[in-house]
Amino acid sequence: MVIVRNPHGSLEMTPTITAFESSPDRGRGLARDFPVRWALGEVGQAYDVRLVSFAEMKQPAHRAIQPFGQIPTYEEGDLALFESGAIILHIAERHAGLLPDDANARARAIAWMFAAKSTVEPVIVEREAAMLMERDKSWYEERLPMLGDRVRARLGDLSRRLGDADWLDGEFSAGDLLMINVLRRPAGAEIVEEFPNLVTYVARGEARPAFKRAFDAQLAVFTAKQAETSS
Ligand code: GTB
Repeated sequence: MVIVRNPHGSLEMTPTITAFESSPDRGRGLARDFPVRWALGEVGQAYDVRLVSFAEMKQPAHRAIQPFGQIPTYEEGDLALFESGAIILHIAERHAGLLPDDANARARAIAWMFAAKSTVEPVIVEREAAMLMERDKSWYEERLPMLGDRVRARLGDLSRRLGDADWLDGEFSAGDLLMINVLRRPAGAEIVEEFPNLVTYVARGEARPAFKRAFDAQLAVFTAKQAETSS
């Protein structure tokens, strides 16, 4: 397929993503449309957003694109994608700015994307799930420290690898974007506090103009919804 780009390097066809009409995170950049917005901002690609309710996400029309009835999705011409990691890889492969040109460096950046999603995120999500759904269980107090230690072990390894570098492997990449996004999840962020270089790593990501634009854009959705429901 030939991708048509405008003179600014953007796709001629504006992609559309889906996001929560009313996000349970109250616009704190925790839902998974957020890293997609951030990636699009990093590469300077404009995008449209289709807001969906929980009920709409479970309808056949949405499930045809996202089999699990979730957000985000990404539509660009005749391409419809789901899974935030796959969407970000697609964006990174079609635009400059999120993956290095050198083939080996590119492969390593993609490895960091997978490390964020399949090595670091699972331990954080497991702790988060326990904190959200198991508080009333008899085993909760006993299990929580173990879940925390699992997160701590992964973050310790990550912290040692990062050392005093700005980013995980040379220039900022989609690997850093996904890793920082994962480290911002509250059940991980509490433990990130124990590792000063990870704290500054996350802050460095949050200071990027594209991060701020993405954050403001998803917060604006929540703020508008609040204003609508209170009027
Ligand atoms: N692996 C998929 C991906 O990365 O795209 C996971 C997508 C996913 O988990 N989507 C969630 C969803 O649509 C929203 S982001 N859930 C609805 C459902 O499953 O019915 C997960 C999320 C939700 C809320 C918060 N929060 O409030 O803090 C954080 C993250």
